[in-house]
Amino acid sequence: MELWFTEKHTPNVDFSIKVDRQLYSGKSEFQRIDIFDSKEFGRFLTLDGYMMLTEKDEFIYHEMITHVPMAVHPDPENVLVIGAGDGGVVRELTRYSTVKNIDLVEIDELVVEVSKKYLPTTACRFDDERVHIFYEDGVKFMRRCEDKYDVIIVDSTDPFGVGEGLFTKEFYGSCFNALHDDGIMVNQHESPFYDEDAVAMQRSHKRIVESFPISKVYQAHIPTYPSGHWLFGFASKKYHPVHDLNSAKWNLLGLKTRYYNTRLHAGAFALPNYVEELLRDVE
Ligand code: AG3
Repeated sequence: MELWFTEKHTPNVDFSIKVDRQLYSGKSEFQRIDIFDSKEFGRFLTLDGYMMLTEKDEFIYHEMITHVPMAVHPDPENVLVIGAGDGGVVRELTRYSTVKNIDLVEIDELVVEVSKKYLPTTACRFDDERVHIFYEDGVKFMRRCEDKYDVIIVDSTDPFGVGEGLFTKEFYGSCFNALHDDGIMVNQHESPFYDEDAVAMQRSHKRIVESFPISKVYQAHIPTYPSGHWLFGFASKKYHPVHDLNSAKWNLLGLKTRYYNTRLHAGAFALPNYVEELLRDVE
């Protein structure tokens, strides 16, 4: 008998991975959580049947969502992470000795518990003394924050279900208020490729453009997400993601990365024409 995990990328396209073993299945107040093991991608985490990360390709997503803002901000000391209960973003952030505080706001405590147990490659730095976890709805948490953070990283699920609120105008406005005058917000920005995803991507882009003076988009290829072509949003009060990138300074840190480098950083903001057009349509 063969066991396969399948996510519908569109009503007409299936993405499947052959599963060796299901390691965990459970339901929290918020969602269904599953962990599988596979030959091709190692262990992987799905929420409500949607792929969140695999051991094989998570480095691409976590490096790109973390190091891009960290290489632009000249002195990121206080960082807020929304979602990200698997620990991947926290793992990357704790590599910066200059970071003094990392607040992680995750709505679902069970995601953190399950990740600690089954995903040691990502959930490996929660015990760093700079990390503070708040089990709370990110939208509500943000309402109380003002002029507090240098960098905010929004590592959400897709814009429906539990993560829906993290794509609203209200939420982006709260993020703006929560940032210092030179703060940066980066978010996972969905895929431009399939029509339905592109429409959702445009909708959130429009809201971010309306909320921040500088709003750019960058890309990476992530094999296990719909179409494999993924976008991130870079929203900022002051710094431009490419002109204000201090490559020499970041390279002096000596962080060993597998995907991110400062040449790729600049290149990632050069987008295909069809993507530029989708973005322009809502700017
Ligand atoms: N968060 C983004 C997941 C989006 C994937 N969408 C999908 N498979 N339909 C990933 C969390 C990693 N820390």
